[in-house]
Amino acid sequence: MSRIITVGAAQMGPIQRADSRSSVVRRMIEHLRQAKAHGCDLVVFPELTLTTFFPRWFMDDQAEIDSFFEQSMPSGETAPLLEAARDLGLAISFGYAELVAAAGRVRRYNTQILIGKSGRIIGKYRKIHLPGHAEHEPWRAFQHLEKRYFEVGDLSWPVWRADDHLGGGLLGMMICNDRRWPESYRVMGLQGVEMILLGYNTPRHNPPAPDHDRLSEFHNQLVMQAGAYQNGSWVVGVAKCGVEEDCEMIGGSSIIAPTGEVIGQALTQDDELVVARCDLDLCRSYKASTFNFARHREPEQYRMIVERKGAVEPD
Ligand code: ING
Repeated sequence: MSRIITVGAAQMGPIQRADSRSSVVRRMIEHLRQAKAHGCDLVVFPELTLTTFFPRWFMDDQAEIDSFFEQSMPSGETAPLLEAARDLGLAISFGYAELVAAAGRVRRYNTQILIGKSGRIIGKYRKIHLPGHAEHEPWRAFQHLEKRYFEVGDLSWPVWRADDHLGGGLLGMMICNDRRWPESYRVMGLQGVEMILLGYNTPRHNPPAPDHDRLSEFHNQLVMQAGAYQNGSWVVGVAKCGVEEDCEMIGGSSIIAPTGEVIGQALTQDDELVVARCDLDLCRSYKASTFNFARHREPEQYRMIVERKGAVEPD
């Protein structure tokens, strides 16, 4: 019996600073309604999908910074989203800025959660690869202060066996910049992952390397397709995109098969639902042959990958 999950990649267009969470939740619920009409089981939303991409600004007033964070999940503003998903019988995954008060300390993470059709939280992931910088760099057209506003995630990259509504599939999550690092996929690949859910907010312009700008969509596809193929896994990559506060972010939300092929892709830079039927059993032949890790990997030869942070050139 094939294990097919019908997935909706719910690309979000721009969210301006003045847009309320409630207005964003309304747009997300419209996605859920469309997804239900198309027979979806699971709907995936982008990174930090409740607000504008606030790391583009330098702020030093903590209360202002914290206005972009969720103090609880759900909250009064996000509860309607979780209720709508449960009422429609849809599993959902979405990203948000998570503020956690624990052991007398406040921690702030760039977080993505997965909620099952019953409304139960299946899993949570906190972004590990934080790009950008920690101090104000006024030379930039816009900032990218994720290293300032978030802590490095402390949950590694877990993989969960989703409930039977999702084919009992092995699902994992990563966030945005994580998708550029092969280690992110491989840690989940080594847990047998069959579908990786990820969201991204990717400015087209990268101030430290403007010559890369013209390749933004190519690099986006390259890393997700490679990650899918090299780990025999589905990858669902979902953008928040379009022009937010004068900063253009790329779209290109994609549903990618374990073959490495893109089987669905967004065409706009706005709210757009991409739907595809994803057969988890397509992973099997890759995990059993070309990427049979137990048979072919030589971890003894890979020690440098874990022991060395930066490149060290030979004399
Ligand atoms: N955004 C970008 C990303 O990794 C970036 C940062 C842009 C890195 C362009 C390199 C080049 O897609 C986030 N939020 O990580």
